[in-house]
Amino acid sequence: MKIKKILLPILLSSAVMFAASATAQTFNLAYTLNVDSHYGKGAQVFADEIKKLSAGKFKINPKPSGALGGERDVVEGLQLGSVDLTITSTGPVGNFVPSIYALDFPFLFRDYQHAHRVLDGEIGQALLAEFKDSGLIGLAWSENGFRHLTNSVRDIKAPADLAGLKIRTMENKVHMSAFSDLGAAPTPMSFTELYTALQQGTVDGQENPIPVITSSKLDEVQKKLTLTGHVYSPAIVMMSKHVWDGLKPQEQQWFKQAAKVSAAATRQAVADIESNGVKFLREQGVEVIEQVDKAAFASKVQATYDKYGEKYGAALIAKIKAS
Ligand code: EAX
Repeated sequence: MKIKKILLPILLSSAVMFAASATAQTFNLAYTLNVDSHYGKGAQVFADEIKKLSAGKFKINPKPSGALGGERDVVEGLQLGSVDLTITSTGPVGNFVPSIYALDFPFLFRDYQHAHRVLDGEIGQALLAEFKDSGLIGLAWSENGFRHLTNSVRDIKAPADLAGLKIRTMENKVHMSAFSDLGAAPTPMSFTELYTALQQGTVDGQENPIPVITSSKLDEVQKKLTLTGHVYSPAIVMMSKHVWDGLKPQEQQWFKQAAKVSAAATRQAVADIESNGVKFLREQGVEVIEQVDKAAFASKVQATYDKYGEKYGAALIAKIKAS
């Protein structure tokens, strides 16, 4: 009798769970990095969280390593409804939501605390609300990290060292402009093509945060790393508005909550990887240049602020700087 009393509810609830998972609605979640990356961690945590919150009604089908295309393709997929969810850098996002470009200016964020304060505060939340006008739902600010420069040609210590080097950039006008200011030849391309481009020498270098360099093993094809920290690279957990509109308000809240927990896990992964990533890269034979004339880099890219600042929100940029 006693046993029945204890067992019955357990049996019943697992029957409900089973029924729910048998008919679970599945959402794909695309990202360009591999499962061992900080995005991979965020995707796993997102999947666990949404399963828990929905009691098995919703399931995430992760699509890592650019399986659904590069970041620009994936944002287009969200708009069309062929992609449900993504974790992406802001690289291509300004092409769809122009005010997001305001976050992509070089030497804007001073450190991780500054970036988190801005993105988690009023400015970041107001920006998230703007996505829906472009058929996208901004769920939460996640993280990619401060970007640094790698190449295999020469030591980069000051902007003059970049003269004529072909540097792959993201498909982002502000980033491309900044690399032109620095004297490099910016070459925009999807991340999914980057490793091969570096391997074949189509480009001389690239720039990405340490967790991207380590998880994508760019050290196999790049011998020099300069810790420029020239721009903070936010990531965003995004959903297709088509999918969002088909959800009940309570379900929409589950997705927001799962994105928040996912973003926190990704930020933690970035911090963990950064704590020994540079040492790890040195051990892989990468020459690390820490003495950088950052002031010279910052002064050169002022031209990008002059060119694009007004267009992409001078007031917003000033507000971020003052935060
Ligand atoms: O979002 O394109 C890039 O360099 C990004 O940093 C990468 O895809 C992770």
